[in-house]
Amino acid sequence: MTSESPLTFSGKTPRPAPKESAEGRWKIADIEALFALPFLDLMFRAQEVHRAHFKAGEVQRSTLLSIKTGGCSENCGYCSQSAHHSTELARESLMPLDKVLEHARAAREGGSSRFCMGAAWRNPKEKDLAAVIEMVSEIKKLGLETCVTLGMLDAEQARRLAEAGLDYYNHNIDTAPEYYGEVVTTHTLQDRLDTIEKVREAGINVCSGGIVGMGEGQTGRAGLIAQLANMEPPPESVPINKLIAFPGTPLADAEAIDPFDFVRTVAVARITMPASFVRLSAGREQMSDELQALCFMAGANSIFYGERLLTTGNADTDGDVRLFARLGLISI
Ligand code: SAM
Ligand code: DTB
Ligand code: SF4
Repeated sequence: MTSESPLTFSGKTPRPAPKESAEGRWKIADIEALFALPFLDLMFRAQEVHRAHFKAGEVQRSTLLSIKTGGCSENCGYCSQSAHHSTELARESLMPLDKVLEHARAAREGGSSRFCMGAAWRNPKEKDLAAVIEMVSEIKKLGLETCVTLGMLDAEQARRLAEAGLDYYNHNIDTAPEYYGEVVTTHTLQDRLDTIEKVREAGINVCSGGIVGMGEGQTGRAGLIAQLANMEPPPESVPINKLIAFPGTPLADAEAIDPFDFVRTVAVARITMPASFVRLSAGREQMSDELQALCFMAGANSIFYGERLLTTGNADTDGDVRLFARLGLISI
């Protein structure tokens, strides 16, 4: 593969093997012990687990689009889109179908296998859900996998999204249970878990992960991973976001996480959720190629690909194509 060639994908993302249940529930102490391993030992363990469950070097790529931006009623401390914070972000109402499809076609041509749409809602209203359902059905016709993140859902809404053919629903638990109330107070972690349950019951794959670098420390990161790994089953897709400290949000001045601790979080996610896709998510734009390579070695096997995330920039696609070629990574 040359560095110029766009990476192609072979169709539907292969489903991971089912989780071995022999280990039972993960205890926080066991997860903290993984974090405390010497870095090279942790990386070795993560590689062993990764190679037992996935082809090393295969990386799934998803493209994100914000279909409704800003003005959200929730007060998530990290989020540029909350109406509670004074960020300089232009609000945009729901994007029309034809414009969404333009973005989806471009994502497919660029070589993404999944198209993810995000909306800054606490939960979708009836009219909005009907519009998103139409988007999902049309994007499926392009041969792309679909994912949406629309806030909280009730069982009927989840069922209708499943009926439209939605492949994944993203709903992050974001941080450890003990820390959740310090980051958000307009909804609870239990609200998020209830939505995840409804998504699961509707037969939609779960995409759920979190953000690191919000001051949670290693114990907080262990709590986040434990909560995810102990879901039955764990989410099929686990995005690990590095906080993008957005000006005007309460977390604008948060101290950045040590890059090796970020890699450790990816490795611990890989070891505790062996069959899940672990996605190197927000924050990649600020990461060197070498740091990203360490994340892939730690077991990350999915990325957001495309010039933008939701309201912030992403690693540029030419650079990604070059990085894949230099590392011999294969896009699936
Ligand atoms: N409103 C929906 C929700 O909260 O699920 C969907 C959109 S919300 C922006 C999706 C996810 O983006 C959040 O759960 C969080 O994990 C991630 N996110 C938002 N702002 C971020 C930031 N500044 N840095 C890193 N991740 C962020
Ligand atoms: C996820 O875990 N990360 C994505 C996606 N799911 C929706 C969002 C990242 C947002 C980063 C900040 C922004 O662009 O607003
Ligand atoms: Fe709203 Fe989602 Fe942002 Fe929270 S993370 S403020 S729910 S858009």
